[in-house]
Order: sequence, then structure tokens, then C-alpha cells
Amino acid sequence: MSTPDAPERFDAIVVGAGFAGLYMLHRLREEGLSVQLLEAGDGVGGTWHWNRYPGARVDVESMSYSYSFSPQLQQEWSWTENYAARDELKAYADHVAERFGLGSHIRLGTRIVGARYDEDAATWTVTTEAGDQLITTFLVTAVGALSTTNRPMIPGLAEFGGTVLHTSRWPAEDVDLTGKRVGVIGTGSTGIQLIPVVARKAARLTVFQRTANFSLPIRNEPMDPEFEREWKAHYDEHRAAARLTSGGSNTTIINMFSALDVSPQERERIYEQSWRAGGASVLRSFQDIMTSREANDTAADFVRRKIREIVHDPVVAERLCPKDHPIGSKRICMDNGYFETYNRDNVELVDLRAEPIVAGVAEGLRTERAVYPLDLLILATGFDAVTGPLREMGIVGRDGVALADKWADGPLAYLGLATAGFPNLLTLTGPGSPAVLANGFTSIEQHVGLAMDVINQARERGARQVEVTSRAEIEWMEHVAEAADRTLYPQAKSWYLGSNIPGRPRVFMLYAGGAGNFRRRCEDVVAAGFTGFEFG
Ligand code: NA7
Repeated sequence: MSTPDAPERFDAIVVGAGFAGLYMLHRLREEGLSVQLLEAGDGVGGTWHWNRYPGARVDVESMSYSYSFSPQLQQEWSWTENYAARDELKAYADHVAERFGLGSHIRLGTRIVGARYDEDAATWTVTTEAGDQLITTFLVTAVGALSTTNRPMIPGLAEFGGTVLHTSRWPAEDVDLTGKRVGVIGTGSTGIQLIPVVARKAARLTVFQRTANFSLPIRNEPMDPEFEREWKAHYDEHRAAARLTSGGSNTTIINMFSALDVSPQERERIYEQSWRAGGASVLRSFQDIMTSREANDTAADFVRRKIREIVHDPVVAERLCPKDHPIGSKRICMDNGYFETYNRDNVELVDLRAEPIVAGVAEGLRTERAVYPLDLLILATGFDAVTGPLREMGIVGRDGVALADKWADGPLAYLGLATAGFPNLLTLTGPGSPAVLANGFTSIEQHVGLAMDVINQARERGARQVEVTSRAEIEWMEHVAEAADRTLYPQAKSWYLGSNIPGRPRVFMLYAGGAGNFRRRCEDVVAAGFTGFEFG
């Protein structure tokens, strides 16, 4: 790499080698731009590189959760299960990087600690952790919504004599759980995937639960070759349909009427059928579960009844029943025998509402009621979502304004892609886009396409810089807030709102108006000559 005296220059620098970054790099190369991708990790795959904790698996169907841009790739790649496990997703990322010859443009182990806009030159100067500097016209972040870890502040944790691991920084080598006393803090999607696997291996598992969470059985199966064959025969139609749906996937609402339009018996029958079908079917049983609290309550009651049926100890079952938020208002979890795990003799559930954690001590964790002896403490405590990775990159735009300061009261961005005062900065699946509210791949391919349109437009116009207007981003974020308010999402304390991070303003950060609608809005913007963008 070059010295700070003679920084290398590129048309574009992409940050992050997850699925967004890899595809962005591919597109930029196809367009003939000089481009480097910088990745902090020691491998490609983003989320699926980092999240190698036991039980990690995607909760979107494999046939939809993949790239659609290459007909050959989608025909030749085979998924072994309906919901791919982490290792297979990581292998897919490696395959894509190799297949499209991306490796020589990727620098691994390169974390960006600063990016400053030079107004005179209309370029970004990017500084890496190692102190190297690179100059680029376009800075495209593909840093993911869930990549900056959230580590709880537990006093005295340094005193703990055992090991502490965050699920998203799981070591590459095997972690031997055999015979260990393991504690898990966190019962989000990650904890719920991890807990059944740990319970089968550890001598003792103590789960520290702050908020009971809804989870539905995923009912993962090996890929049926006949299903795969049929799907591949009509792949383009499936993809086209998915792009127009709200969730960017091929699963749609099962009954286009209200949960309240049927008798309780009929409702129960439909929910039961959905529960057996697995995945998120329960949430898709009726058209108003995510918009009407009354309808939502019927689904939530159904799942609470299931929890009470599955878990033998009624006290534990009650502790596991979520009561403080509508089902689906936090990201729905999907499990492989999560609630059943609490019937095991070696598993204990600690309710942190009744006995908050006081401190880490040499032998384990102390709550207000007891000391829980542990050999290993696993933090499944999630992420500083959506804006976290952008805030920590040290991005400084026009007039020396830091992005973190601009967003102190909540993110402001236009179409999730750009923010005023930060010319030539494009934030893939950034705040105000559907991102992980929809199938990640659908969001990514659409947003990469939009970013490419903007870059090509700038080049066609001979513009040195492109920037969005304050007005466009304010109006867009108002629309984002309105879209969220039409749903039940704001009724939960969740990472969607930043409410898992102390001190973060409570702002719904993603576009809940649907991936299909978002795509149409973006297409309209492009067709109208890039409304809201200024090319200078
Ligand atoms: P989540 O969904 O943010 O879950 C984190 C869990 O950790 C959740 O149960 C939190 O409880 C708990 N947590 C967080 N901080 C603390 C502290 N300080 N003390 C106790 N418990 C805490 O993260 P995941 O990794 O599970 O999933 C993230 C996304 O990845 C998921 O939505 C999918 O899209 C994939 P809380 O509910 O905040 O009370």
C-alpha cells in the first residue's frame, strides 16, 4: 500500500466485502472504473463472515436469498437446505468473489478510521487503521446494517476469570463447549439460534433474558431437488415477483383479509396451519397483522399459547411469553427448538427484569439475587444497527462536519443512499432504505443499481460531484417516519429504532413502506432526471 505522501487514487472505493460490497465492486468494474474494496475482516462475506456462532443461519428462504444479477450463477449454485446455514453462505460469498474475479480488487484486514471530503478537489481521502491514505472520487459504503457490535456495559466484567465472546466476533477455530458452564445474554434472533445448540453441548446453560421474544419454528429441511429444479426453471419470474413485494421475497400474505374477519375457530385453524408450515407464516396469515394491533394480538396470543404448551414448567413458560410488544414489531425470530430447550435439566432461565445484572465477578455473573458461576459468557446482545458502522468510520464532509454529529438526533438521508453535505458519498442500504426490513439481496441489488445510476449520471454530465439537497432528505425522512407510523414497528423497543443503544435518539431508521414501493419511488426519481440530486 502507498505511503501517506503519495496516496493511491481511485474512481471509487467500496467499504465492506459483504454481499452489497461484492456486487458494487463487480458493477463498478464492469463500468470500467478504477476501484478498490477495503474490508476490515480477514475474509469476504460480511455478516456471514463474522457471524460464525453455532447455529447461525439465514431466516429468508435460500432460493430467494441469493443474487439474481447473474443467470449462470443462480442456475449453477445449489443450496443444500431451505434456509442456508452460515458456512454455506460464507462459501457462496467466496465463490462469488472468485467467480467474478473480485479478489485482486479487495484489500482484507483494512479498517477505515477516517474519510474526509476535500471540497476543492471534490474527492474523499480515506485513512486506514494502519495509517495509509487513499484518494477516491466516489466513496461507497457497504457496511451493512448489523455489523457494529453492541457490548453491554457490565461493571467488573474484566474480573471474570472465564472467557467472554460476542456472537458476531466468534473465533474461527472451534470453541469447545463440552462440560462447560455457559451463560448467554440476549434472546434476539442470534440468542434464539444459538441457545438450543449450546444447550446440547454445555454441561450447564444459563440464559439471561431481558425481554422475552417471539419466535416461530423455522422448520428447515434439506432442499428438495424437485422444488429446486422447478424454481430454477422459473427463476426470473420468481425474482421479478419478489422485487415487487413488500418483503422483497417470494413469500406473500396468505389470506388477503383481516384476522378479525373470521371466527376464533377459523382463525385458530389458520394460525395452526401457518405454525406447521414454519418460517414467518404465522405473521403472514392475515393481511393486517403488522398494521392492526387488534389483529396482531390474535397472532401474539396464539404464539403465547404455543409457548405455554411447549414449555413444561409454567413459571418458565410465563417468563418466556413476550407481553410488551406486538409480534413482528421486533424482528421475528425463527428457531430450531428454542422453547423446547427450556425443558432440559441443564438449562436455566434468569429473568433480568426481576434480577438485573449487577457485576461480573471472578466466578461468573452476579445479579441482584445470586452469583451464577460460568466458564464462558456469550454476549448475543446485537448491534449498534444501521448507523453504527457509518458513525464509527470517522466520515467528515463539507465544512468539516462529521457525519456522526449531523446524525446526532437521528439519521437524515435521501433514499438511504446519500446525505446532504457529504458529496460523492453513497451509503448502500443506509438509513431510510428498506435494507434488512426486506430480503437483504433484493435490497442490495436494487440499491447497488441506484448507486450505479447516480455514478453513471455524474460521469455522463461530466460532474465532479453529486450531492443530495437538504430538502430532499428531510422530505424523504418524513415519508420514512410516516411509513413506519402506519405499522406496529414503532411500538417495540428494538434495534430498528436504536432503542437498544443507550443515548441513541429513538428514530425508526429503515423504510417500512415496502421494498417494492421503494423500488418504484427510486425508479421515478431516476426517470424524472434524478430529482433531489444536484450534479455540480
Ligand atoms: P438483537 O435482536 O438486538 O437482540 C439482542 C438481545 O440482547 C436482546 O434480547 C436484548 O434485550 C439483549 N440485550 C442487549 N443489551 C443487553 C443488556 N445490556 N443486558 C441484557 N440484555 C441485553 O440482536 P441479534 O443479534 O439477536 O439479532 C440482530 C438481527 O440479526 C436480527 O434482528 C436479525 O435481523 C439478524 P432487549 O430485547 O433489548 O431487552
